[in-house]
Amino acid sequence: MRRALAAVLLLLCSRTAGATDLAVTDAAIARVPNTPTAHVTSNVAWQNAWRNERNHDAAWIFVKVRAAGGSWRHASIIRASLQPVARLLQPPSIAVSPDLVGLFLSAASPMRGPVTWSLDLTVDLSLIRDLSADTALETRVFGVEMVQIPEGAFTLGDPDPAALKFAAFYRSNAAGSPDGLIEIRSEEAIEVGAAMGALNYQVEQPEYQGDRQGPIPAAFPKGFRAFYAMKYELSQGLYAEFLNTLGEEATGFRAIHGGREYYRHRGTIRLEEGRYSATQATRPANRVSWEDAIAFADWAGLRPMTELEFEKAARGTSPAIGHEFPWGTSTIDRVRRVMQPNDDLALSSSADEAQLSDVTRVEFGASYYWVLDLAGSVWERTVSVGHPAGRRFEGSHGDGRLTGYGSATNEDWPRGDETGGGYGYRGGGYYEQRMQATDFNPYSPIAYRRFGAWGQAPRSLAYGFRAVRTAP
Ligand SMILES: [Ca+2]
Ligand SMILES: [Ca+2]
Repeated sequence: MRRALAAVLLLLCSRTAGATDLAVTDAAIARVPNTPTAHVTSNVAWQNAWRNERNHDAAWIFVKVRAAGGSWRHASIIRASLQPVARLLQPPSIAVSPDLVGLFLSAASPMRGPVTWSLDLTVDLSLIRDLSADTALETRVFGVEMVQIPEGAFTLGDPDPAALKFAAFYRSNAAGSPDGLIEIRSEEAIEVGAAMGALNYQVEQPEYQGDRQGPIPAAFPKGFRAFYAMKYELSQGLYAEFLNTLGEEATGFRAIHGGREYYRHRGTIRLEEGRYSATQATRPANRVSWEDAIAFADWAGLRPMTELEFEKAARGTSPAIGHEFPWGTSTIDRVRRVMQPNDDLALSSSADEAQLSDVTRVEFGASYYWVLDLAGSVWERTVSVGHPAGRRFEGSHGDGRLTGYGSATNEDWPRGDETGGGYGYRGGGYYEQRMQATDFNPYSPIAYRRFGAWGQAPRSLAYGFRAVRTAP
């Protein structure tokens, strides 16, 4: 009996630990008379928030509004404050993005633990069609847990020569051979190829590892400047909510649960009575294509991450070690955050995410900045330096608005699921329980980019997504 109880407790722990728990509740909208604006109020709460000397986490908040029965529109946030009742508590930092697409909500002073804040946002309604004084309005307020990656220099690549055959970045000598590692000290343009001090990498197949061309322009986000990365991979629950705000025609392009094998491959999104939902809402969304991924990013007011930002978010400012994983060691032996037999990603221990620290991050598979699952779970799709369409990326942000087919509209973003290119895959991916571990299944070392420029392959059981945003 006692053993059974312990098993139940363990199961409960592993179900609750290490997943996004951010909740937006009591969202309501009230018109401001005689103006094209409205107040949108809501309560935002999540566990394990923090602000410390190194960085902080935050919620990225954005708002959709519609006239009852109409199409959902992204609402610009004109002003943001706390509801009066909440002003008695410790106030948060509220930073509306310069483009008014959303806001970052974070603890204003050092803390660790659960937070709850009640927001009062003033939003612009001028994009709602046929708005009359008595039009009934509906609103949805979304929140995504993010981690701040501070501005600062960092090292690319891997000092272990074995990484070279996986196309890891290195500093070139005049002949094109390795001469140490590259340090990124600014957002200035980077020379690429066989030139003294340039960024270089070895290539077996250019379609997988890249064209070794350059330069990487100044506008390409390199991870030196501060940005926010999603704390967890895009979840099935959030993807279902995304689908629920799309027009009917757009859902035909973006719904990822059409294939016969979807439910055998960890998928839990369903369509019932016109509404999408995910049975396992916190499970990472797999079978996401590049076009699905960037549509989500545009819809959420975010953008894709570059492969240089991936290495910054993983390693931080610590010196590079050989065969290094995002948790700062060269092995996978101590990672306890793994895919469970029931296909949920959870801790195989009684630890709770409240215990995540610089000491325990090995167990949680957390990066230097406490971003989870950069290695393992699903592959991270990142904008590549190894293709012209990747190097054209300027880091523009989504504006919340998609085409009628549910496609992203940012012109500097790489496009195409099977042709086009400009993106690739980092961090490794989990396929199934019986597969033997390799350097790509389920975990890849930070610098390994065997598929870093592979701008192909549509939906797969091991491909997912994580969006970012440049810090305001
Ligand atoms: Ca991952
Ligand atoms: Ca857009």
